Amino acid sequence: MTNMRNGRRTALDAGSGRSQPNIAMWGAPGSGKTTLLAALNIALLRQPGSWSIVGADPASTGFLTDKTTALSRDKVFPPATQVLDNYNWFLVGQSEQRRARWFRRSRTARAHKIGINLLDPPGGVFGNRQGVTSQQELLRNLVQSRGIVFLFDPIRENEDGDAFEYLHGALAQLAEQVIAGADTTDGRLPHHLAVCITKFDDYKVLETAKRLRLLTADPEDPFGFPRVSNEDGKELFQELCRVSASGNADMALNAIDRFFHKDRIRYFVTSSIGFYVNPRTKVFDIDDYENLVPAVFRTASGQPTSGAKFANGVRIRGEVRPINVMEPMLWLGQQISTP
Ligand SMILES: Nc1nc2c(ncn2[C@@H]2O[C@H](COP(=O)(O)OP(=O)(O)O)[C@@H](O)[C@H]2O)c(=O)[nH]1
Ligand SMILES: [Mg+2]
Repeated sequence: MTNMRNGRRTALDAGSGRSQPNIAMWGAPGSGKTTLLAALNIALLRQPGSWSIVGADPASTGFLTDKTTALSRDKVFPPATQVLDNYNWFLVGQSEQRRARWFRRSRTARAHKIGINLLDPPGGVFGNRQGVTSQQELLRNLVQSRGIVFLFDPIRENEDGDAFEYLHGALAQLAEQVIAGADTTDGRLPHHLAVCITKFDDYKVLETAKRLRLLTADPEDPFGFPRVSNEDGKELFQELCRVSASGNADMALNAIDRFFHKDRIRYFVTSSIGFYVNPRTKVFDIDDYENLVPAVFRTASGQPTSGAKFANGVRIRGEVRPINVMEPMLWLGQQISTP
């Protein structure tokens, strides 16, 4: 259900009838949506702040606890989605606002409750003409949201080169529904967009960022993980698009610029699993940081065998230490809940 407020669509909280700002997650199959959500939960549980993520219904709560446990305790990725799943959570927490009034400064805490929807399609949606029902549902989900998390997977793009196809198909239809139906003349969508470049822990992504001299370190990070600042995220995205398999990915960047307001787009370089940290040294090591490894285990006779029980035949080597996964959600949350 939707209603129109300040010219923007907001989803209705079915329980209370109040309107809620909503974030939709969107990205090609395999781009890391399910893993990112589980990582978000882990990151929120690890930090001392007031934010948390709670399920809006039992299925969504169960999904989150299962995936979080699988990732953090069992060190396995979620299995690929087979059917169209629709899950809803709330990101709840407080932000502090500073106010200066009559020479006095005060701080007020503002409570937020932001809906997060994940419509997890099994594949083919928007990328080709299959799955019309999924496509319509995904589109409705995007139209109703005010913030979008778009996941761009550079590894998949490098191999399959289909990000532009996927993005453009959905954007063109979203624009048709939102812009054609509203009295805006600038031809841009009202949404805020967080572009998340996923899998930063992967060798190819880290090496590209290193080659571009975009790596920085956060002095407060005890593990000394390299990072790419949000300001440099676009440059990395551009470069990853340039080397993509199809050569069309640069159009993805243009499509984003064309359909969204410039000041409502932000790029985040993220990793759900983070880098490997040697338990002995407890710091990042540029010569040994890969946290995703082939799942090989031994049969009863001691023979090595590939891990069919692990999604994609890979497993997580060490601890899961998400990088930059809370930030896009909190940024979006703050942008869309501004009255
Ligand atoms: N290196 C790396 N691989 C990841 C990460 N997140 C997901 N993956 C890989 O991407 C695959 C697909 O992730 P998934 O969350 O199921 O994608 P979804 O289809 O968009 O929900 C996983 O099975 C992993 O192999 C990450 O943070 N780093
Ligand atoms: Mg999934």
